[in-house]
Amino acid sequence: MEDGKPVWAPHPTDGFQLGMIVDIGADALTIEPLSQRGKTFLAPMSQVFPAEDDVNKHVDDNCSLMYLNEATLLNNVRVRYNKDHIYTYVANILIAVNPYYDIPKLYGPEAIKSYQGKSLGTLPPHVYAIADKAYRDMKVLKMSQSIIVSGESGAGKTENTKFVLSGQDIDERIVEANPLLEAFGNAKTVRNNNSSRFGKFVEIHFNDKNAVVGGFVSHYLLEKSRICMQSNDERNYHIFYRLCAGASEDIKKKLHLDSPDSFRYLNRGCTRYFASKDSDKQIMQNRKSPEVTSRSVPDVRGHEEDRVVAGVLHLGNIDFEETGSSSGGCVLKNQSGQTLEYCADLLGLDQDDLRVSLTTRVMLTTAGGAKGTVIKVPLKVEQANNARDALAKAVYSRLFDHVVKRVNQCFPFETSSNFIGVLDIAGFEYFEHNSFEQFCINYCNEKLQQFFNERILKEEQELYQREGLGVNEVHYVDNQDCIDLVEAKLVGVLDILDEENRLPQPSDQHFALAVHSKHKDHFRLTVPRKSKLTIHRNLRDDEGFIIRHFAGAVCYETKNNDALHMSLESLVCESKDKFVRELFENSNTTKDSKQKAGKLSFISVGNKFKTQLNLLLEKLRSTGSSFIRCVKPNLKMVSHQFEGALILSQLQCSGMVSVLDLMQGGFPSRAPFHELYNMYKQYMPDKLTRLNPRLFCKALFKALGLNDNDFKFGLTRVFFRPGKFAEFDQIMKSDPDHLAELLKKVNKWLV
Ligand code: AD9
Ligand code: MG
Repeated sequence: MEDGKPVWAPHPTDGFQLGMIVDIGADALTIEPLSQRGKTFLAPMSQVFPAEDDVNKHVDDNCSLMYLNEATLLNNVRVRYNKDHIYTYVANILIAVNPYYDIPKLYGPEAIKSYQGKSLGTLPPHVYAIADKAYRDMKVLKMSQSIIVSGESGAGKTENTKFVLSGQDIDERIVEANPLLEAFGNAKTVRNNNSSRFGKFVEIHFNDKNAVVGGFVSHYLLEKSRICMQSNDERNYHIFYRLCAGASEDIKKKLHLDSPDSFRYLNRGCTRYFASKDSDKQIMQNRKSPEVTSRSVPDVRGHEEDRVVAGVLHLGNIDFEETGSSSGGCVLKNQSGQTLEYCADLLGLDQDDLRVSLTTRVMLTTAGGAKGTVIKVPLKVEQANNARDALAKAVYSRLFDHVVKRVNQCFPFETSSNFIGVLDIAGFEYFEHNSFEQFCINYCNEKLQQFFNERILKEEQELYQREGLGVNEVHYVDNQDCIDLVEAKLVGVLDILDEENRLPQPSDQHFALAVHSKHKDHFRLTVPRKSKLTIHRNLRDDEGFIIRHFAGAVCYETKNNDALHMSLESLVCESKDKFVRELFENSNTTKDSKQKAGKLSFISVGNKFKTQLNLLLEKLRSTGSSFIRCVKPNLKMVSHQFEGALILSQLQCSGMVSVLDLMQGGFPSRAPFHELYNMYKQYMPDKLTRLNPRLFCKALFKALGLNDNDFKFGLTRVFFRPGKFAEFDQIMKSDPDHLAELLKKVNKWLV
């Protein structure tokens, strides 16, 4: 940092503010803010960064700034956001700030067309440019491509995913499947009125002539807790309200539907869809099935799904009360009789069986020599409530699997040569209470972060090596240890959890203690009570654990009520209703597991997810990849409000700051020789243009007298130090007189 030049120093709400260094201490600097002359404050050395000379200037590619650091990135993104330039590149990575309003002409067929066939960087940054690059790379390299869209809730992942997909010349069915998926998998939350509560990887498949042949959607981790319980001001999945509001009178009668206020699973959050101009009713009445739109067939399947949705709602209204007898069990409350009947009817179950399965648990006794005797243990009210909710979650999540399957049947294909896949999955998250659902999401983000590091940081270094640049190795934080903590064989948290579930009497407490005892001095794992890492409820060691993730520490609670009793699961597996029965096909209730009827049905959700995730990563690793980092500008979900500190922390979490560190020490801007040749040959004398592109560049650079430290010649391209490409470009495009002078120099040099 030079004397007398403004610097960026930390600011509590804006992220950074401009100031002057007035004194230098041992490890802190005294800063005088430009906006408050005469006042000073101390800032740690590591958080003060050099500023660009012109802080109002903005650049399409952040790498062409002179100083690459988190403060100049934030400022560049801010200046651009204020001018409605919501997209910014950092080399090939796209940052997308959610504008929270429709920017005129930014999207649509015309914009899509203008980006077709253009190299990244020739036009202003855009999600269409990334989509088109993926398509061109697939064509040219004959290799599948993936686009990884990430960011926190409300950052714009799903919207940008839609833009990526509409940027492809694809079958409209793939786009039309979205409303159906969103009806069942999206909900209003405090962070996003249309929050996706599941992750998805959408593949568009192409044949060897690069024409679309079909598509495939894989889904991950539907949030199940929401089905039975929502926080204040949040809602359950959209479909519930839409059905209550928009079903025809006839259907309402058949499904015994009423207002959302009358259902336990809906009336504890908020019941109105006040955020959208379309009411739930209109949406429902305009509902189209993807297969109906494309093939004009009647929508029978929609009705089957509606029936199950209604079944879940009625199930939620079943209430229990203590019997008062010495056995300590519970019975259905009187007024739940009708509800039980509706529920059993809609799900094709026998009323009495359902009643018994909800209030008792089947157990295998091993005591007293009577080995293997099946007995029915009465459940307490709380246990019966848990059993009911577990059933609702199981039914609804199976229904969601079915909806995705149905979507996939709409664009079947037999063979394909390559695909473009778009991943839209929740970013790193933590709340006051973090359960297994957050654990899985954050584990997934660790894996994706590792992939990002591999692709961006490792490959960057490999490129330097390949091009023979001989620059120093750049270090980054490897998170393999955190991934191992979760997924390692036997000692990983997932395997410890499975092990727990195989015990005769699994318990949350024993599981938490087992995690601690297997990883006593693990850097990534701490016991809640001793930790100052995170604000958390005062948990005991046997109630949870803290994991230090790449993006922050999170305290997980191990309490779990989700296990579905075997008897309830067999009940739905054997439903009289074919549709319901099919939902549960391939469930764990195989003959083999039925023999272990004494235990909770053991579906290892965690290990299933691990397998799914590893398959996904294997797939991603086999493709060329692009990254879109979505950013939420403010918590109020309004336009034109840039909350710097909030945005800075998202840029840090997404790994963008590490990328800048890497680039500041390296050569962030690079241009292939032939591109430079094509770009500037028009300004050059004939003599020079007759040279091959590499020599052309060498001659040009020499003639311009560029400083040797500012660039390096690789085998196929020139690499520029931060900011130097922009300088070079400016010289080349400067006023004609100046250029004429330069040309004289070039000529002289060539002679
Ligand atoms: V969540 O993790 O699913 O809760 P997302 O998917 O990151 O989240 P989403 O794409 O749903 O966020 O965006 C939230 C809202 O922001 C949308 O409903 C739009 O109202 C708004 N949005 C997002 N991107 C744009 C955009 N490019 N232009 C205009 C936008 N509005
Ligand atoms: Mg979303």
